[in-house]
Amino acid sequence: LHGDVRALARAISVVEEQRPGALELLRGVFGRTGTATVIGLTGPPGSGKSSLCDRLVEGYRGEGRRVGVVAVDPSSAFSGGAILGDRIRMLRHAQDENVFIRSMATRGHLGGLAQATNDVVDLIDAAGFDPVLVETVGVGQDEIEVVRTADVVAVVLVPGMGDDIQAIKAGILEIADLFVINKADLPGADKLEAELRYMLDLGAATARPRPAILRTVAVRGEGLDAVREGARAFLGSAGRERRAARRRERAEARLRAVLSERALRWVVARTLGGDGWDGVVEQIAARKVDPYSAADKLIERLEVQ
Ligand SMILES: Nc1nc2c(ncn2[C@@H]2O[C@H](COP(=O)(O)OP(=O)(O)O)[C@@H](O)[C@H]2O)c(=O)[nH]1
Ligand SMILES: [Mg+2]
Repeated sequence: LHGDVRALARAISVVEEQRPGALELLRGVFGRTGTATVIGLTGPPGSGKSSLCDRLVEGYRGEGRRVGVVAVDPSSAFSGGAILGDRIRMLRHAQDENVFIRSMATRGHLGGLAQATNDVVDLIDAAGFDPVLVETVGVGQDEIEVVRTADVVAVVLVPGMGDDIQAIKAGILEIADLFVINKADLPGADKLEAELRYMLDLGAATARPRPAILRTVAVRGEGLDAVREGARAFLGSAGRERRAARRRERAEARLRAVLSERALRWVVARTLGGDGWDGVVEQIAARKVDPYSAADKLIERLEVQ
């Protein structure tokens, strides 16, 4: 709570690894959270999200703010390379006590990746960092879930994707409050912007503030002031109500996740004990029982008690 980055790093490890004391920590800081603006950056791998984060950190530092970054990158589960890349790209902030960068493991979180990320964001928020940038690859439902309820969501695209825009349309384009066309130094930015505008025109009926379309060249630091300004503008007049709605949504999602996980554990403990679980799983795998009947049977056992 005093902003000690080493204490923060330790707290995050305790929570991520679900070591003893994790819940006490989260309960203890919760009343001190909700201050930080959470800025989500999502988009295809290689679109320049980490490079943009790095430049945004620089910009927010220039405003005198303490900045947190959470990098969620599933490819790291296979290679480790992506996380290393993020670290190297942001290494120049490593000596800055007012910048806190954390890479998240993307698998093996009880209650899901989005909830684990929310817990980590809470800790960084409680330590006084604001804003907190959350970078995630915009592929897969889990990853979209991570940023969907951020206070402002920037979707990062790059020129030359051609018809790919159709392919990624499902899911991430809908959650954009802001489009960032990064790598605007490459040919095709005009075409991409035209496609985006066309798409937004088609969906114009949906009553929400129309996402701005901005261009950046992250590697040269161009256009980043406009991104910060765009985020600020969104969070201002038009975004205030949506921000409150998002926060309610995030709160509900968190309650659901925690309750589901606990209810599941409670049911299993009361009906199967320690090792009955695997047996039921085997039966389903062997097609001896369907998962619906298996679940019903467990609930029935509860009712009998
Ligand atoms: N030409 C060009 N390359 C860029 C730009 N921004 C990032 N890159 C490069 O694109 C690659 C992927 O960037 P990275 O930030 O790791 O993308 P991420 O996977 O979305 O986090 C790196 O080699 C960057 O140097 C840009 O504006 N223009
Ligand atoms: Mg990255």
